[in-house]
Amino acid sequence: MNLKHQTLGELIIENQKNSNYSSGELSKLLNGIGLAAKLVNHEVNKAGLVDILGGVGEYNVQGEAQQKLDLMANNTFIDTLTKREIVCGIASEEEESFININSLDLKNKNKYVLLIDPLDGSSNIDVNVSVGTIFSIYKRVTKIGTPVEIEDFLQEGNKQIAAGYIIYGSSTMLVLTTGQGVNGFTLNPAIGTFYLSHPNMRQPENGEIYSINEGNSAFFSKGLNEYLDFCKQPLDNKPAYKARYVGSLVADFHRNLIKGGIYLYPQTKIDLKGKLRLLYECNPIAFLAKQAGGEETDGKQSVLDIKPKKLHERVPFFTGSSNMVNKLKSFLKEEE
Ligand code: P6P
Repeated sequence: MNLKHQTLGELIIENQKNSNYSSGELSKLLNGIGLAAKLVNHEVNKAGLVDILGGVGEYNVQGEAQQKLDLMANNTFIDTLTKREIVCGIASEEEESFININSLDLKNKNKYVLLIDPLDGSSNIDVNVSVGTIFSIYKRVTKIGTPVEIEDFLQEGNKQIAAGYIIYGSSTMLVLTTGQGVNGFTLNPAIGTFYLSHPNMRQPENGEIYSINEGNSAFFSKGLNEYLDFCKQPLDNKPAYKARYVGSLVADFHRNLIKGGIYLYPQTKIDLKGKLRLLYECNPIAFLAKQAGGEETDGKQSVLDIKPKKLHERVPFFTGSSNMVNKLKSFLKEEE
């Protein structure tokens, strides 16, 4: 089959031969995520037309103002997957603790747990800038019944079975890895089908884009500011790098994945652990980056090697073109 015409469903069936797919449960889970993504996309695309913009006057566990679409996306993914009993538990940025999906029937042997950021970059919702959903999938460690947070959810990122994101942008794409490279699927909204538009995505080793909120630079470390000064040094009398920062991790990462570049969200003197959450932002993005030939770090180690201690813990996060991340690490190393 011409790869360009393969659909998400067909690729999942084709990969069924892979050991992680053998039971068909992962296939069902990935198809369930694709369905939820279409439902969220439908709402995000018409957000300006109905009274769904703006906050709901509540705050999530992160202390961030919850936007109506945040809650819609959160509930859509949870409802879609709960009804299909394809996972035994879901952890979400919008939920204080994980949601036990295991049916009362303890024979239910759902093998997977899902961790999601239902609508990343939601501060951009009201200004029509791209937002995204980020997801991470693990095999449960406990055998049956109600999952256990420490064993089943607080697993190192290098144990992920699959990870990906949906970017609700000029087009809606689902970018996915199951450990055999990265594939990008673009939604044809007319027929509600994701088509394989970006087979075997590879991140360029080099790039000219750096993505960081420089408004925080007064609180950056000396080494990081020296790296940013390096990025601003002209080369042959013209700028060597471009600053591009959307304020939505999925959008910044997706652009850098395709064009090359580096995304930086460091610790600062105010936020000693940075802002991004390890389990449902950094780990899935890091898994995708590595699978596409890119690099990632918390400044000292791969975030995928970190043993999580809490569901919503934050880490400093740098990811992108391997040569750019390695150059950054050389600046950060000097300040150790
Ligand atoms: P700041 C969105 O809230 C997010 O988690 C990422 O998607 C984004 O890259 C970052 O925070 C933006 O944070 O502090 O620059 O507004």
